Amino acid sequence: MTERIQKKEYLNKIMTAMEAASLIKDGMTIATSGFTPAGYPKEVPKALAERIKREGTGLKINLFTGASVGDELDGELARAGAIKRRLPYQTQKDCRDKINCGEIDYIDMHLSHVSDFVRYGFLGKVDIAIIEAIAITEEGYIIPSTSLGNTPAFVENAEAVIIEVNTRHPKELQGMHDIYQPLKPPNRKPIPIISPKDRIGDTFIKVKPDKVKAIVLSDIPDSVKSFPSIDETSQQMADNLIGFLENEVKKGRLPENLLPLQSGVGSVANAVLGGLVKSKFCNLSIYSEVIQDSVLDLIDSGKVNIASGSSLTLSPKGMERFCNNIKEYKSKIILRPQEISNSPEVIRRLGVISMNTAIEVDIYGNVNSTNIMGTKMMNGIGGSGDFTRNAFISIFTTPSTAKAGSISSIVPLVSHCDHTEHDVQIIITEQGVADLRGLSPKEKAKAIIDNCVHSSYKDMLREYFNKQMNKCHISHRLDEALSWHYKFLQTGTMKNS
Ligand code: 0RQ
Repeated sequence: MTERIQKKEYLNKIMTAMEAASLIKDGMTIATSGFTPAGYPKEVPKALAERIKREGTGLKINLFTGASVGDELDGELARAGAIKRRLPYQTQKDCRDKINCGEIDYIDMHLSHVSDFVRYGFLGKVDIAIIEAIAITEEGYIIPSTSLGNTPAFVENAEAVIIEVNTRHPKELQGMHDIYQPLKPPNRKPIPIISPKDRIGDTFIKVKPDKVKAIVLSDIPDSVKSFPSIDETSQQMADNLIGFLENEVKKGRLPENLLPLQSGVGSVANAVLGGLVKSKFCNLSIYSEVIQDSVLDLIDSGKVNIASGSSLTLSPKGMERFCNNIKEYKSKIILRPQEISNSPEVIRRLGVISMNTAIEVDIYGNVNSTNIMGTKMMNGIGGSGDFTRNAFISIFTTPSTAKAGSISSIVPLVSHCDHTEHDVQIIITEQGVADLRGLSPKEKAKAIIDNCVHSSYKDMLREYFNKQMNKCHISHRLDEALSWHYKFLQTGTMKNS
């Protein structure tokens, strides 16, 4: 154990997860490590949920994380009824259900905002930070595990810190992190990253020793799921995306090795990155948030030289692969706090190409990434807004239909808007590509309907649009604009009977 916990004075802070969980009181704000779902604490939240269920205390906490976390945290605490307020992003089913029935107050935030909001005191005080680490150094510095998320800001601003030292993660992860914390305005300086490969900070997190109230041992792996195999629709979208990028190179608007790439989460995003492996692009770089299995494929195929992100979100197989070749991957992957991986300043400077997935898009190019039928929260905006607004080229992909064709992903008006037409430049479905750059709203509508809509909905959308043509700058019939959603909720399909 002294290999993982090198600061001798900390050895007497080792306690059971249940003892550490007893430090958590009703109404506290608990901020944890963890990002999509990598590097989150597991033992203490499980013990807390067990304690709440056993004691029936009705204890509730506000839970802040980096992004989504695993079942041991969001799932256990949601099922124990222990989450009062949750931010900034989640993907766990029980947590989502409780958000959607109004039991959990959810604050869906841009990921780059969270550390600042904590630092500035906008979210009140953080009582306890629970951080997963792979080790603690002789000086008492924390070596984080598979993600960085908001961990540095949480550690600095929390009143107390609990560290879960997870021996399951390889200790060779040490050295992969690059930890830089911006000062508060008016003293903030430019973030000195001019290339995705730049290292600008420390490989550890400093913490005042008297803040560390408990150290808990763990060996539970991150619960990252494997992706399903890539279907025909996703493959077609990936092909359309590659074709678009090739054309941009041909037109001289992108260099041959493109610009740093960001890719979102989910099965579609995974397929899109997978498509790059088979493309002829090489010497690529990644400046993104989530480093998924497909990034290992890109590194292995020699396509990617450097990948910067905030988490190492690898499936069990991907983690095995990573561990077997850790030295090579370590030289090509950098993990940063999410306020740096998602920093608008850095994204704009590097000229990142953002590629995110939409739930639905409207004919004028507004994008809904979060709320199904305008009212059911899916996951959250995550980093898609940080990247889209600041990208060199912002791209959204979506299959043209959902739920076996009963929903058109292109609708007259989005039922919730996360990314406005001002930020969205390219829409890609399996049908084709709509390039919205430099187009007026009417021209955008034509490009989207002609290129991206499924044949079952094309005439319906044309009819909707043609009725409004030339009426105003952006034309809608307010009685019809959301009628497609309403029809689906009433009849189970957006199609005309
Ligand atoms: O429903 O779960 O019941 O099957 O939405 O859709 O097709 O499985 O897509 O896994 O790629 O996720 C936008 C949610 C896509 C994700 C989203 C239904 C569909 C299915 C999921 P089921 P798929 P994916 C980086 C950037 C926001 C955050 C982000 C996401 C379910 O990419 O959360 O981009 N993005 N962050 O059937 C009704 C429609 C629908 C629909 C799909 N039009 N109407 N239901 N669905 N389209 C990462 C981070 O920031 C951390």
